[in-house]
Amino acid sequence: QSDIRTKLIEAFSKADGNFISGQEIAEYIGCSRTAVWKHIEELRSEGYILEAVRKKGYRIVTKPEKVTANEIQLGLAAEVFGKAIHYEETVDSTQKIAHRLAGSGAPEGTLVVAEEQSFGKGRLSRNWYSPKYTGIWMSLILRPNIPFQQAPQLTLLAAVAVVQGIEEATELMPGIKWPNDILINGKKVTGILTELQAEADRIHSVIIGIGINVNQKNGDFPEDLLEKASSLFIETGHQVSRAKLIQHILVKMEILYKLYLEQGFAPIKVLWESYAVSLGKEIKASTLTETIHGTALGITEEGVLLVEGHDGQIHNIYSADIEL
Ligand code: BT5
Repeated sequence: QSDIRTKLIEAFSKADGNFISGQEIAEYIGCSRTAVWKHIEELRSEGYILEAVRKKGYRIVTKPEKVTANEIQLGLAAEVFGKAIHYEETVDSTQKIAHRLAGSGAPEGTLVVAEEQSFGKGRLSRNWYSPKYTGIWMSLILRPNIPFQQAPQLTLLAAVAVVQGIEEATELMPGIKWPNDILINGKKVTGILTELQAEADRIHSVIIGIGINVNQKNGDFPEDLLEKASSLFIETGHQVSRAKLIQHILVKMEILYKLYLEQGFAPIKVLWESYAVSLGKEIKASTLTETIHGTALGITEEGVLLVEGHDGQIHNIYSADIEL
């Protein structure tokens, strides 16, 4: 499979921007023209723009932009976040690498980023679908001096930063669904996973994993996500530069993080609430032990969700899946 892919890309780079016929490609690779067509479709879904002209064949118009350290750091306006970047083409999970780096003393603001994750993770060991070149799959290492109970606030902080970053990079206005989903037109474009390295109640590091669907096209998602996931491309109708979006997010996040360390969660809470889509609405909250139907009232100073059940009782929700 990947041999064919390599040879296909080789054939195109030899053609150097000129057309190369399906027949020539098939001969070069040693496969059928149908197989060539299939692989070309696959390249397209990864963000390659290929022109096809009858009787002439195919040519590459643009290759996907990558999110290497250089691409991200060139023109990056953040001071500390993204100063150290660990980039890899393919990883199992950027979280895993970030944990390893954090454990061996990587400084605050170190960013791990990959083009593709083979085992991207969500909360509760769920999977996070992370196809090559079309999304942002990154983990940021923080070392805040806060009690570990407050770490969930950083998930909310990251969500605000991602919303603001998307607003800078596109004309979209995303909303946040507590605690960690960013939605556009009711569909999930971003998930955030916060993990800790702590001892007693001292935090060594907080690893904030951010997954953003950027340039996936309609129909690129697997069946079970088709209805509930979307991408910035689908919502705007155009390609969005992943490197630029990462830059915007790092800048926003650095500003919010400084504010948080100086003034606590209060100013972040106000911003978070201004983007929240679930407040005041009827929701269903499924925790590990129960399901609560009621009205989402707001979040506390700690970032805990308050839900007023139909029985009038107020529930503090620390962790749950929310359905609107
Ligand atoms: C999350 O979990 O939303 C957190 C996702 C964090 C992913 C980042 S990527 C960089 C870093 N490295 C990692 O390995 N992870 C982090 P949760 O709230 O549990 O949502 C998971 C659910 O979202 C899945 O069960 C699917 O239903 C759905 N899902 C999976 N992939 C998706 C995608 N690409 N877009 C939208 N929804 C998705």
